[in-house]
Amino acid sequence: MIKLYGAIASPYVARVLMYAKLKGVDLPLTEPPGGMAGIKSPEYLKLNPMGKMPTLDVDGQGIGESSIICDYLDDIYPKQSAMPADPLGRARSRLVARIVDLYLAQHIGPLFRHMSPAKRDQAAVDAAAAEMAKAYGYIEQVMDSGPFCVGKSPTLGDCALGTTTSVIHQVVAAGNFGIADPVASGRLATWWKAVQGHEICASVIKEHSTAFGGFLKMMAGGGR
Ligand SMILES: N[C@@H](CCC(=O)N[C@@H](CS)C(=O)NCC(=O)O)C(=O)O
Repeated sequence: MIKLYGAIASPYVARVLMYAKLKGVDLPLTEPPGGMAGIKSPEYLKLNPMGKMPTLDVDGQGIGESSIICDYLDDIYPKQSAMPADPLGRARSRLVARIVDLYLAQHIGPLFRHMSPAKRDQAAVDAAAAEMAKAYGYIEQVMDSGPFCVGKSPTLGDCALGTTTSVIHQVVAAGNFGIADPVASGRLATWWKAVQGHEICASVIKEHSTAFGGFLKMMAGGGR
């Protein structure tokens, strides 16, 4: 039996949930061993030594890392595909997810740390915004004619980029950073419109962004 541990507020958890839904796989979120705040508990770390969410529990064996979990779902449910049919398209879709992980997501943290205008290091914010714009440029180049990242249906790349873009929109708005929307024009705008118009993508992003919005409010209130 497989169980997914994590909270929907995490874009990485939302990535897996979106991917599972696109495949038609029912993968309910389950409270992790050690409780919701317990991703550093010994029980959880046995399943995922990185102590991050999500983790997939496969009969007591843990698999970490959102895209690896998606690959595993493909291996166990090969007939219900949410990947492009051709090898080049599949590589492109995975590449979008990899660019999100290696070149985009890391620049959200600096924004997060400078939410308060009074204590803001504007140079750090500007540097993060420039790196994000660069990463979106890489992604734009990797996409095909779409309207999704690769082709006419959402695949892994859309799950990764869609949830992360939603987080970026929320963080940029909450911090009132004045950073231009990175998906406001061109191919990226076409992509974002397609994601928002897709029932499954839109519903997972809505659930995720509501939860993430709650997390942002809690942080603004000084809580953790
Ligand atoms: N590369 C990982 C990233 C997972 C990740 O960073 N999850 C965050 C939540 S959004 C987390 O668990 N953070 C807790 C921590 O780092 O202590 C993946 O794709 O699953």
